[in-house]
Amino acid sequence: MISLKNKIIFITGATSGIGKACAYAFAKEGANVIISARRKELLNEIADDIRTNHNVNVLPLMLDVRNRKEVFDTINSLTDEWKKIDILINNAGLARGLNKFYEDNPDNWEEMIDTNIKGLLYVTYAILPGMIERGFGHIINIGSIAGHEAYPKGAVYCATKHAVDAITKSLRMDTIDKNILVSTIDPGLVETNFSKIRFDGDEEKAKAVYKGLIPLTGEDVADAVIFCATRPPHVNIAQITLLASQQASATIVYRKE
Ligand code: NDP
Ligand code: 8X3
Repeated sequence: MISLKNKIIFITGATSGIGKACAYAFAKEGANVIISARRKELLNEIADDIRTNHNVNVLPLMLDVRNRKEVFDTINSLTDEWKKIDILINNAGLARGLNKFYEDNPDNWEEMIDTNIKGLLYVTYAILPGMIERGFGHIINIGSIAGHEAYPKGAVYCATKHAVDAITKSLRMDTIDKNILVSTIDPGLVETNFSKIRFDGDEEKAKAVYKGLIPLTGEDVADAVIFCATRPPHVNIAQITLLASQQASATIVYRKE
């Protein structure tokens, strides 16, 4: 197991759910974390809390991954202290709506494609050259069970996560001679803000997604990310699928009354 102490970890989407859990999990291991997302106040609060509880350096970075210029300018202007990023966690992402394709609003597609695919590409493109120059880096993408299986009413969200899977595989091939590890962690149902955002703030609909089962938590996913990041140097975890015990596939879930 390799140590994460004093490593620099860049996490997108760190204000909530899986990304936030990853920020705490890496900090607990002694890593210094760059936490990025759009909500500045929340980032600052989380940064203060991590510093207080884990005594590591934390850089809160306001960043909308959809904005290509903002991504490049922000990452290119990191100070020497922060720019030697060892591990990138591409986590920022969302689903908008759960609708039959022909009843969906194309605005939802734009937002999912811009965030889940293009955002991941921009951040990776901005950070990877430095990793190659320094001779080491680990890119861990947060994909989904929806990257392996399609389900009804999820055409575009599933397509974005299939894209993450394809990008992960291709990137691993392109960097095979550069000592860069590329991995994807693909969870099923995780109770975070994900469903509230998918259903545009409708708490009842969001709650119903997890009714009758014990879903994964952000911390469960962060555990898998930490496992992936701490293998000996000759080991690369290519992919982990992580499901709640009551979930068998994207569409098969056992719910107790
Ligand atoms: P949350 O809604 O709890 O968190 C999403 C995070 O992404 C927030 O921190 C949000 O921060 C950030 N984010 C969203 N849009 C942008 C953007 N344009 N730029 C920067 N940051 C952004 O959801 P989860 O933690 O569940 O989701 C995290 C990832 O996990 C996503 O990629 C999702 O697809 C994936 N996933 C989730 C599963 C689940 O069941 N929950 C299962 C499988 C995968 P802010 O609003 O402050 O910008
Ligand atoms: C999130 C899990 O099943 O809602 O990626 O697509 S699911």
